[in-house]
Amino acid sequence: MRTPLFLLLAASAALAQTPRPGVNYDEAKVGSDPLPDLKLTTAEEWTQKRRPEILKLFEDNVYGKTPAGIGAPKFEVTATKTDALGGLATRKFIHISLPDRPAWPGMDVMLYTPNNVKAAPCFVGLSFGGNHAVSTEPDVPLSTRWMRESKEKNIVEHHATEATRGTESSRWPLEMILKRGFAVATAYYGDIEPDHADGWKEGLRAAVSKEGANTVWKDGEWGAIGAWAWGLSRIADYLQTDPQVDGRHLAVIGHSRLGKTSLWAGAQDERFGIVISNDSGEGGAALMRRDFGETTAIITKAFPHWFTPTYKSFAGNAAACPVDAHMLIALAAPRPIYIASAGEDHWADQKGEFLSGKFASPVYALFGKKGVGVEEQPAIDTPVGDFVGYHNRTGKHDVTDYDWTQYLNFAARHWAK
Ligand code: GTR
Repeated sequence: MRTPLFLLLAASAALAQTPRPGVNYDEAKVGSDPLPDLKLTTAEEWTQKRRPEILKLFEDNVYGKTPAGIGAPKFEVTATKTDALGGLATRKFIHISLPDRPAWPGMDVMLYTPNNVKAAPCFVGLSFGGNHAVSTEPDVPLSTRWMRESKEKNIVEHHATEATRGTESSRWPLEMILKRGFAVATAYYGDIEPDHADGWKEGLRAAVSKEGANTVWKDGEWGAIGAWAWGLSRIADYLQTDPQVDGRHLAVIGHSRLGKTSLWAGAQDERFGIVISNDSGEGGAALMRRDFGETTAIITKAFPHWFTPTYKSFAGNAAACPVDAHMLIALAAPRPIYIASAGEDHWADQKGEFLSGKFASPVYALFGKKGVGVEEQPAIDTPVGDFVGYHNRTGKHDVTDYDWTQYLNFAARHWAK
């Protein structure tokens, strides 16, 4: 008898959640290396001196520095539909390019704004599958860019097919967001740089480097996460010019590797008034000094192109790194930040994600603001926090309506007029 498909799918989903062998999942063995000191004095000194120092430490050691002088972006609104999603929203496509850097093919932003709001606060985030995967509307242009080969996701010869429409829509509940009065701006992360070891050669990084595709990346120079974060800031640039968006109320959001990206974008660009990390894990919100789930050694071996080369030198020696994730969270202060984990996502070290929020909270206290507000990681499905929000949702590594409900509540609370 053949195994029914749903059983096979259930089995492969269960397998995906199985802890990987040789990786520590024992809380007793996480290690006890002390975290680098935030060196808190006053709010003023934090803003003037310590924050810039820590930002530079992240450039030098983790993500690399975003080069200066890339040039001004150009925005072209290529299509507008005023009755999108059954009349709920206006949908626009905006092509962002760099006239001084023609080698970069540019990025296509999809923007949904609620029709019943004059200038809406906006969530800004990159997708894994492209605009046509985020939306279920059949007239969204199919991305023509390079994508990771995937039978399961119907990516054929590295390109999206019709069957990939809407495949990421569960992670982007557009109607739910728009009905709450928020706008959504998104683009495919591969528009900025394809996500593989040589992807930079066809992406932004080669286009802006003097040596182009022959560049040898040096310590402190940017990696793919830096390039993707740059793309988020260019979307923010455009949003300042669109009257249907409230450019002073932008929340940057991302999942997993794009959650790391969202944290780094929020750290560098203070126009993101709320920063959201969904299951960002190692190299994101999870404390790197905790040996639990993915480690610096594992991530720098699997994905060296995401980071500056220096980061590799902390493989197996996270204690030598002058920063840890609580300092990345602290870079958002005093702006509200939300960190989310998923109960089955041990790979991302849920407790390490909570602790970075907890240990960043004293920075908020300098500004008279309350951070995560609890000492212990809260029970499953129990959101906590004031300026540092946190929850650990039931289920796997993903973005769900539960996650979005918390983000919408968080943004509504902080941006209540
Ligand atoms: C994993 C990686 C994680 C996370 C994830 C994702 O393979 O180990 O750090 O970034 O990919 O982005 O889906």
